Amino acid sequence: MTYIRKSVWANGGDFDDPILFWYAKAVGALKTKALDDPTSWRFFAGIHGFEAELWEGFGYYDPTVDQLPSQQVQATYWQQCQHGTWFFVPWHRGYLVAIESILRTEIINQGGPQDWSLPFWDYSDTTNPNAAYMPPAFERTHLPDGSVNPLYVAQRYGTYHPLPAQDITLTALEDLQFTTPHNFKAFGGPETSFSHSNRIFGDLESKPHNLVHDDIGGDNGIMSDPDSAGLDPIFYLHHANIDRLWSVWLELGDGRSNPVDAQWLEGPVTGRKFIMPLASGDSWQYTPQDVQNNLDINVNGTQLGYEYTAGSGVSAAQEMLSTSESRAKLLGFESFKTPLNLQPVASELIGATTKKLQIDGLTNVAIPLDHKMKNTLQKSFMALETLSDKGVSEPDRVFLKLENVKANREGIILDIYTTLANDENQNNTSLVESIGLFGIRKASNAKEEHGGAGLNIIVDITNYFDELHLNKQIADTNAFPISFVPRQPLASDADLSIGQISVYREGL
Ligand SMILES: [Cu+2]
Repeated sequence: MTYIRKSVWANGGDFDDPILFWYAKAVGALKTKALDDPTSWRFFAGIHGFEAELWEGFGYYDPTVDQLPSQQVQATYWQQCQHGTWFFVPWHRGYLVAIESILRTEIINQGGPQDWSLPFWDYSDTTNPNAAYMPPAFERTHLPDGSVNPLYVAQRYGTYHPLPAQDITLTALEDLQFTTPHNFKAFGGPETSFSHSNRIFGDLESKPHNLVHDDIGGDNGIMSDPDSAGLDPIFYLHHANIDRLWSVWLELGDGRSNPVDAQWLEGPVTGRKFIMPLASGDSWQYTPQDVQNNLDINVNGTQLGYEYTAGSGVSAAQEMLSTSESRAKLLGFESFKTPLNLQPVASELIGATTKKLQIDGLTNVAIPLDHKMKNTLQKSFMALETLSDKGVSEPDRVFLKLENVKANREGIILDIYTTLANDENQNNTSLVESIGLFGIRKASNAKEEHGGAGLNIIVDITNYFDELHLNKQIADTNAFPISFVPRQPLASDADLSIGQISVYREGL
């Protein structure tokens, strides 16, 4: 049987939809199970991430009552989630398949539908005015029968009434590569080994994934922290949508494909494996190769493949011009001669800040551009002036890299603005990108993986330089001006800082 995952809004997003009614029933049953039972709600959240103190604060762990799994069981299953890596999508796919099968088993035992499947939350569906709102079944404190609603979580402190439009655009679908050498325009994330702690995000993980986590969780909420996010039932609908977008991306073609390297297909060679407990009491070990086709997922001999009903992404991306196409248009050309999915040939640093930047509120910074290093970038634009329409190569792309971004609190969203240099009033600011710092707390902790080096974030700023070129200003531009604006006022102990900000050019 191929299971079908449907849009949560298809039947109104409330409890008269049997999919949500039975989800609530099953989540409720799994929540009553002991923490150290591998098929319990909390055990599964622990597979994503766990921290005793954090869970205690949220009321999901009581050391005087709850028995933790043994050290060995924890070392095998817990704290597995893969972030800031090319394993982000395949690891989460296996995680969803496992919890979906446990929920389905529970639902069948209670007399529910045999074919129950996880719904997905298609917040980016512009044809549905409700899409960006949290479905009502997750907002009610009680079920229709008056009992407590297991899908409700009090610690959602963020802004999701509705999710801000700029946080759920599907620009990641424009990417043509899964992984790229410097993670510039990489859909799926950088090549790594087993990567539990975040380092540098692929484009799908940045947006909408990280932003939606932080929009819902808000300041130190359950969904803002990878160590607690799996406790919120909305997590699995958010991730079903992210998983769907991976399938949509592949469907779009034009060279989009999964990595073919053994290092990706076979999963991490050293250290831990991807492994999930099943309802039967067995466990399922899997690799990205085992889950790369959602229609065909063999779990210890049982076919648990599934498909998605239609949703946003396919038509949006078909209307969307590729990055090259929209640049050509902006710069006044029909197209560039550069093949669509050519791997970049060179990337080079053209400027960087020298001091750590502390961010308490609105913070302006100009990244100095080295004159000599800027030369090559300039040349790539100058070619546009001299060559005929037919032979024009796409000029360099330009990226901002934020390194060692650290903070003590989760749920921070930064909006990045820039001002064109010729704007005398400096009031013509435009939003460059919004970034959600999901996972920053642990990534900033010296005791964790990578020694607290923080997060690294890539932002595409090509558009700014295209505008500069059109204004004939590249030669005179000595710095790239940006403003960081925390979406919400920062808590006094947030201690948000960016170690270094660099500008890179990338030749195609
Ligand atoms: Cu997530």
